Amino acid sequence: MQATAIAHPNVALIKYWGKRDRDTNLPAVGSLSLTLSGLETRTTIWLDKDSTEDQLVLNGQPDSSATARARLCLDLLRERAGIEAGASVESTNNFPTAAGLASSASGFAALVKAGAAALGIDADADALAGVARIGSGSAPRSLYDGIVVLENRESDTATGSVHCATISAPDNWPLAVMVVITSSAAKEIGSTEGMELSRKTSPYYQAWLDTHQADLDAALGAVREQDFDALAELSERSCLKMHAVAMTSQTPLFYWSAATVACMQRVWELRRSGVPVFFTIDAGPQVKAVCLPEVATQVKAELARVQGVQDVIECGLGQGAWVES
Ligand code: 2P0
Repeated sequence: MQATAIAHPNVALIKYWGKRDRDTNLPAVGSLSLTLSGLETRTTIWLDKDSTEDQLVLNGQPDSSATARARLCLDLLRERAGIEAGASVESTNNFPTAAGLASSASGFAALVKAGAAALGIDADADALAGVARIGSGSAPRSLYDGIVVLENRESDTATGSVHCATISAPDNWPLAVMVVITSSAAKEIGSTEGMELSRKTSPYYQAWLDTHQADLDAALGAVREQDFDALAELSERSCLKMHAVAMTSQTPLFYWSAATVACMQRVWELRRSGVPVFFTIDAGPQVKAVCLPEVATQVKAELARVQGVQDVIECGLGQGAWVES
C-alpha cells in the first residue's frame, strides 16, 4: 500500500495550448514533446484503508489545488482497483515548480504511476495516460520515452483512451536540451487559466487551431527523417504562434523577460553561424535550447553568458515515468 515513482518533465516542440472544454480537460490540439532526463519529480504514495481523505504535500508544503486534481486521478485508480483508501502523497521536484518547466506534467505522471503501484494495479503507460490527462493535459507525454506524440482525435472522450506514443526512442536520435533558467519565481497565471483566457479572448486562437495539425504532421515527418533543420523551423514556429495567441489574450499573457528575448536572439545567431540549435519557450520566462549532442558544450557556454541567465541545466532525452523498486 505504498509506492514511489519518478517522472521527468517534458518540453513540447509542437505546443498544446487550449482545451476543448475545461471540465473534461481534453486538449484542443495534439502535441509533440521531448521527455527530459536530468530533471525529475519523485512521488511517494501511502494508502490508508481507514481514511477517505487525500492529502498532497508538494516540496514540503500542503497544496490544496494540486490535492483536488490529484483526487480526480486517484478516484479513477481506486475504482479500477476496487479499493477504497485515503492517500497521503509526498512529491518533490529537483527543479523550480510552476515556472514553465512542466512540473505539472512530471507531477501527474509520477502520481498515477505511484498510485497504480500502491493499489496493486499492473498498468503500463497506455493504461495510465487517460488518468494522467485528467490531472494535466501534458502529463501523458511524461509517461513515455524520448520523442513523444500526443494525438488529438475527434473521438477522444473524457475518460476514454489517450493516443500517446514514443515515436523515437532516446538513443534512436539523441538530442540535447539546455534548460536556461532566467527566473525561478512561480508564474502568476497558470497554464490552465491562461489557455482558457486565450480560447475565449485571443483573436488568433481560431487561426492557431486551424493551422496546428499541419505543423504537427510536418514535425512528425522531420523526426522520422531526422531532419534537424526542418524540426528547428517547425518548433520555433509553433512556439511563436502559441506565444502570439497568449500575448493577444485579454488580459495579455506575456511570459518573456528581457533575458528570454536575449537567449532567443543568441540561438538565432548561433544557428545562422551553422550551429544546430533551436529554442522553445513554455508558459514562463525560461528558454529551452534543443541541439545536437556534439554542440551541447558550446551552446551551454554561449547561453550561460547571456545577461540575466541564472543557470543552464543540461538535459538529454529520458525514459517515461517508472516505479522505484
Ligand atoms: C505544452 N504547455 O505543450 C504547453 C506549452 C505550456 C505551454 O502543456 O491545464 O500544465 O493542466 O492541462 O498540462 C502546460 O499545460 O495544463 C502545457 P493543464 P498543463 O507543453
